[in-house]
Amino acid sequence: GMQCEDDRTGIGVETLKRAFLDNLFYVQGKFPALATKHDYYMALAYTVRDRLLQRWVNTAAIYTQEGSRTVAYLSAEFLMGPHLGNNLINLGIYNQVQQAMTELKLDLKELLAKEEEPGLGNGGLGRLAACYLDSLASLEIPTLGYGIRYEFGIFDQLIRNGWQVEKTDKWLRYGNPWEIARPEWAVSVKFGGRTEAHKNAQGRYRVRWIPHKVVLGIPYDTPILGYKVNTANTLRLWKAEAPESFDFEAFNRGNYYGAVDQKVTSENLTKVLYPNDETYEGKQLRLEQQYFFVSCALQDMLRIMLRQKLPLEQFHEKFAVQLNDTHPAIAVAELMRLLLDEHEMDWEPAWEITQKTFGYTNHTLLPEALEKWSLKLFSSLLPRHLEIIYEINWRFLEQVRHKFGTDEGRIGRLSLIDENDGKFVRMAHLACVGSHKINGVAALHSELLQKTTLLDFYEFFPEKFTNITNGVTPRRWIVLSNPKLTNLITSCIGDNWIKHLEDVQRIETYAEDPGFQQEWQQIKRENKVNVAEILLDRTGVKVDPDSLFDIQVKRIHQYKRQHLNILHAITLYNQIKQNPNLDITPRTLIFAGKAAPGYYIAKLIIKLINSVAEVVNKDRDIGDRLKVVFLPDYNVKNSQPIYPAADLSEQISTAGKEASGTGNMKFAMNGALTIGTLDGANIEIRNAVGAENFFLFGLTTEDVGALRLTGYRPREYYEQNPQLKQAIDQIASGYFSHGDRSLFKPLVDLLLDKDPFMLMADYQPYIDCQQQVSQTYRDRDRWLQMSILNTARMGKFSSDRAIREYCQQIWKVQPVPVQLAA
Ligand code: 26V
Repeated sequence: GMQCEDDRTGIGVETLKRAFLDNLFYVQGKFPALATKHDYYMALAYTVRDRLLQRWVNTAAIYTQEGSRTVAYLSAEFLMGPHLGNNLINLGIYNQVQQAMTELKLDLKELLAKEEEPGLGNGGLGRLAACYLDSLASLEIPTLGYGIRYEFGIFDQLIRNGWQVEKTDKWLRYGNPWEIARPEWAVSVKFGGRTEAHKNAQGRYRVRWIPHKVVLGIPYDTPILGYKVNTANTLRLWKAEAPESFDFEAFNRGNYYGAVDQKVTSENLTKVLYPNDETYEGKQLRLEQQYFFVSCALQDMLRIMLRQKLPLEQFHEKFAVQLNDTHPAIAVAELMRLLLDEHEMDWEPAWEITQKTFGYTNHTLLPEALEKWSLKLFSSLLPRHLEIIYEINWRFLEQVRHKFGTDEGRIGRLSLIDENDGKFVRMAHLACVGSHKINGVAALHSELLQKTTLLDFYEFFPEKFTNITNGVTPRRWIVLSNPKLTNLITSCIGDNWIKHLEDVQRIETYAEDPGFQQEWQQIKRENKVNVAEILLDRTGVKVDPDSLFDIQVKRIHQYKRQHLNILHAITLYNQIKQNPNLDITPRTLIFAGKAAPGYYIAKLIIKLINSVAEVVNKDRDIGDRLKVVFLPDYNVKNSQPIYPAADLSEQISTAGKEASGTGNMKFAMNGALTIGTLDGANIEIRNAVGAENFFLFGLTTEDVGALRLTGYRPREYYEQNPQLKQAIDQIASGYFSHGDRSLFKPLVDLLLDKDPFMLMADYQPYIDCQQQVSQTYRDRDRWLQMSILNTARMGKFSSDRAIREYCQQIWKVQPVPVQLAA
């Protein structure tokens, strides 16, 4: 009965109310009359945390007792998004808590909005890690996520006079109720200095590393609860601190400021997330961050093995370690160092263990994103690792010579050291050689990896290569983001689809049912009204919820071609201006996304979007037929209402450039139709939903290659296409910039002279395809049927499917169910 429910675990409405008021008093130190919205959020967060802890402690106990094989997911980024709503869904107490709050005269939505999101990632790669942690816990797979506890995550974006302005993200300002510090498991990480040989107790030579400095890593743990299971895994993020005693000498000599300096520089290590995606910069601090968290993680795994009394020879049996891109690839050399130098293992067994331990996921083909570190920097920071890498390379190239003979070209291409123009350590090569499996993130991407970027490695060890197409979690991206659609689907087919998204296919029988279509349309409209309110509130622009919501939200990058979308906006604008009575399908174009602070052209694209918006939105001739809006500060929290409100999802990257995309999946699951190129996972989405339910346009990867070879002349498209010429000329002439002709000149020149992402070639096919979209939207029944079929056929793109594939093909791990002690 309710009376005997424990206040820390019970989930009845009365218990939840009592526990909430108790936490308000004892954690926040407030009574209701003085409490702020934030106090209420904290009290609720602690109430939910109490319920997680019971599961978390039980999970840890069972994993320890069984010595379970564990996945260690190493990622420099985890873009988790707000925890509270997700935990309510996964605990299965959303409705009870909503009722409890209502009875206390509070609005759950308002409290959820108070959570500051941990923006510990840039975009796709970091968010993928977060979706994968949700699926791993939901599938009851023992997992540790390892990463960095950045004090400042991805910057907050403001828009001032149409330009992006960056503001630091002080996400820890008001405290973080979801983490627990574990200083008792701190580890030391060495940097710099030199190595020397010494004789061990058995009289054998070993190497000793004498560092220049030592930094402490303090773990902060966050529970990751699975959906309707008792499994609560751990996200373990490391904060850098100065060791208490390190510069004690300086302190004793009276050099107080010197000692404080040391502390400050140590703590700089985990201060800030680098906001670049897709362009590599050889910054020392970034390499320090990578080595720091990798060393912390591997030392932590060794500690766990020793505590469980497992011999280190079984490292690869206890842990399956996944490298999320090359950011943690230094782990290959660090595990070797730990086994060789600190645990006195011989090279051959250590190398066998290392290769069996790691898997490497590649997320990009773009050459400018491949990480390489100059030998100068590398040797000054990680002298011992460089020695180990030379040894790995020497042995590897011997094997290459054995297989292929002396083919110096091939050996130069495969070497872990790039000697083309200065000398560099190639991190992707280290990851390939040190792993037993290498995967791309969509079918096309994996194919291109094998044919281009990693061709030489594919020829040397083809059996290592595989594909695992990305997926996203339906818990956050449907259930939490789109409760109305969730209820409609569940009322038709039950709620099994939330765990087995393939089951959502069963709504197909309703695709042509007028009653179901009517409800589907009504829900989409309500979601659009919601976004219209958000847009009005954040930008002051009023949009029509009955217009076609055409949305592109993602990082701003030339290859993603937000500027192609804007050329379409200008084209529509000109069509209406030339024919003021034109009966066109009214559209609202919505953009959001951050540009890397140093990426000048990306920032100029944001300015262009806002400049076009300003002209279009205030033009009386245009009225409600076209609106263009840029929603500032795109992040997980702000994105959640967006996907459910889209009619059309823009996935228009140059073919061959987008590894997978995951936003494309979030949109289609929520019933948006896609306009897209044959790129990344778009190809597989189109295969799944049916070509007739997808708006395809543009060059293929082969076309792009062929056109580049025969000589691409972008200016010819411009000269031969009056609509395109008009749009570009307007941008150049200052039509959107108060007569300023210089503002967009760099962008215009780039498009006409080089056009590296082939917008000019894809312009007309894109415009024609958009015309098809507009026509189809006018056929309400057809559109609704297509929309329903998109949701129904997206089962494959659940991260649960992706994680099952990782478990079977790469990690060889099994579920370990957790029972709650009675
Ligand atoms: C990459 C890099 C590479 C250069 C060094 C700095 C740096 C910093 C961050 C990143 C992460 C960006 C890479 C990324 O997010 N890739 C995206 O990964 C998604 C998940 O697999 C995939 O869907 C996207 O297509 C891919 O662009």
